[in-house]
Amino acid sequence: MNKKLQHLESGDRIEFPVIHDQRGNLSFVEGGEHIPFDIKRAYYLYDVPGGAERGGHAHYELEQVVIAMSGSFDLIIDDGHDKKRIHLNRSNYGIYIKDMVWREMDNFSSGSVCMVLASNKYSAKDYIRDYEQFLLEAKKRV
Ligand code: T46
Repeated sequence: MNKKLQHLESGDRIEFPVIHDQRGNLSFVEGGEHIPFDIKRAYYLYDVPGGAERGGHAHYELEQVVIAMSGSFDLIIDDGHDKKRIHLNRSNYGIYIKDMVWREMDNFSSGSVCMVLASNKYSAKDYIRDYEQFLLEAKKRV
């Protein structure tokens, strides 16, 4: 893995390469080179109605990078101690989220597309959907 990625914390912004010419921009993401894991899954949220909220859970093991491919939205992350709101509005960077972080998403603009790169395939067992349980599990890791 690229050494620069070893000390990333949840909420850190990862800038992707941008190749610009008269035809427009091209960005790319390589697992282990630009983000600190091999990409096992990509999924995306789109046609999100105004006022909708997504997330509201944490993961035991999953790492993710969240990218605003189009439009904008807010990502709220909470490690059980600190909570921060991050506004995403460009596709040339992503926000890293480690395991054991509660996340919520809201304030989606019309036509926004949220792409998520994930370190593992989908597993319902990896989700913690109860906030009190998340706090208990997070304490165990300290
Ligand atoms: C996250 C935030 C940012 C699948 O079958 N496969 C998948 O890969 C995913 C992501 C979801 N699903 C199913 C599970 C549920 O029945 O799709 C349904 C909706 O999923 P969920 O309510 O978890 O969606 P969000 O937008 O609240 O959360 C998603 C991710 O699940 C989660 O990992 O961090 O986006």
